[in-house]
Amino acid sequence: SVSLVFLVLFQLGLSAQEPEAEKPAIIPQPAEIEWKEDFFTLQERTVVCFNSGAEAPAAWLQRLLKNTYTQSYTMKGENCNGFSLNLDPNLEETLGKEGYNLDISSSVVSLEAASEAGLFYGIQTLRQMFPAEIENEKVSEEIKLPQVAITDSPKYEWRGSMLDIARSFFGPDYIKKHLDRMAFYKLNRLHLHLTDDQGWRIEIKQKPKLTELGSKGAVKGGRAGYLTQEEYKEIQEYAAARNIVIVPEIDMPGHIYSALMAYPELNCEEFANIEPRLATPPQLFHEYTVGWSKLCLDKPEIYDFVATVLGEMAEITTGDYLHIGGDEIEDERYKEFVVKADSIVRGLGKVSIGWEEVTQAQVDSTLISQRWTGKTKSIVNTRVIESICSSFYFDHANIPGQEFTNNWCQERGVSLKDTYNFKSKNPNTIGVEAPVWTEMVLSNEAADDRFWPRTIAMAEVGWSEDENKDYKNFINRLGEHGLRLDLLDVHYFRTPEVDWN
Ligand code: TNX
Repeated sequence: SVSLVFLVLFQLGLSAQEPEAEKPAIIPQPAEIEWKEDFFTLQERTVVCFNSGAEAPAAWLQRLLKNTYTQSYTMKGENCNGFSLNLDPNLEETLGKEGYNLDISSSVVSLEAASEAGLFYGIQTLRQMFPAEIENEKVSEEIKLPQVAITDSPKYEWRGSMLDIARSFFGPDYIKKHLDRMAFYKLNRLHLHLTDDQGWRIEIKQKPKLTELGSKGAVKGGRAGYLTQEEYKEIQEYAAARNIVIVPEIDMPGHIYSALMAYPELNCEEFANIEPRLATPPQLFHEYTVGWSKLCLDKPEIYDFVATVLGEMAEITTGDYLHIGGDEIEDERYKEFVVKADSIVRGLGKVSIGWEEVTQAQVDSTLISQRWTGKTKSIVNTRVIESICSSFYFDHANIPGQEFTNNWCQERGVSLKDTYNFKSKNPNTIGVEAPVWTEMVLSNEAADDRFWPRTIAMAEVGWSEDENKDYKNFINRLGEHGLRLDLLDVHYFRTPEVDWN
């Protein structure tokens, strides 16, 4: 009969699919991954052994195992039964600086890499194979990891996130949370936009009024405040432990009213002439307007100010980079300023980064340009960080019509797919970075809503080769991360096309 035929066909279909057991959803997608049939069962007692240099990753792995039933011991040694971490600088040739090999057999989980970072990333991959519940509670049910062989390394060296703490202040607690979440998706740069018209957010000891006066403001409805140098250093250490470099930005010569009101001698004319809403004596600025303030480029003294500020920033910054801003300004002496600021940065032993406008000037070839409109006519060929607004401006709406978001770049906003489908054809691209500007981001929840899940899509753009990417496959994996994001207390936007678990 007809129904019998259907039954047979149905069973054939089922048995054809049977071996396809659910595999863990790994994001970003690894370069090579070979799942096997069998499992590794986590024992009641296990050992984490590590060689010289792998102490910190061993501690991270130990921390991961803490929320399981196993009792694990860490010890120096090689190839133990259990978990084995091997740091070998010679692996850089095959795996690159940040790559790793993860091999799970019936009795051994073995991880090798050329650096601490590589081992750390291998541990993040492993973490995604454990039940989501380990993120915030002790799991007592038996844990089975699928046997697998993974060889993985990132596409780009620069995988960044940017938070504007100038328009609206976000302090150490939120920044650390953000670093935790970034680390889970193998991001390695956090760019802090520390200064803008509305607020100055970093202590500069030789220019105390920057924080005494300049930090007191914020965009309307936003929070004021600033980071002391001690807090900045603590954040930086927290980031370094997660293999993330802090990239501080002092936005110059525009976007600088919070410094001008503190030190009016840096300005050319009466404030009331350039911005009628500002009376004399100068008041704080709470509006959205951009591109109206600037250091007076005709006054040589401004370079003392620039050197002092950048000097202190270089002193407290362990990373290689100082971001000098350079966006949204028209001035006859703009190019001269950029060249001088870049040379000050190089004199301090750091590499400058600037918004793409800086490439109109004859800057040194070490400078890195951060591309956001793609419209600048560059006269120099530099390395490029891709932050093109139509893919990476997460202050824009998640879906068309989302309330209280920017929309100047793309009316409909920046969808998850817009982010995911970004591709660079530029051989000078060193990576990607997505900013959250905070004119309209006034709370931690709002910041979460803008960052997540689009930052996860960007993480895969930054890590995975184009041929390993597929949007449908990505949103399936992303849906599997919903519970984990909930347990990590991420107030992510529930993108409608994703089936959140
Ligand atoms: C443009 S992007 C800016 C920021 C604003 C942002 C809002 C860039 C280099 N400058 O000052 O916050 O648009 O989307």
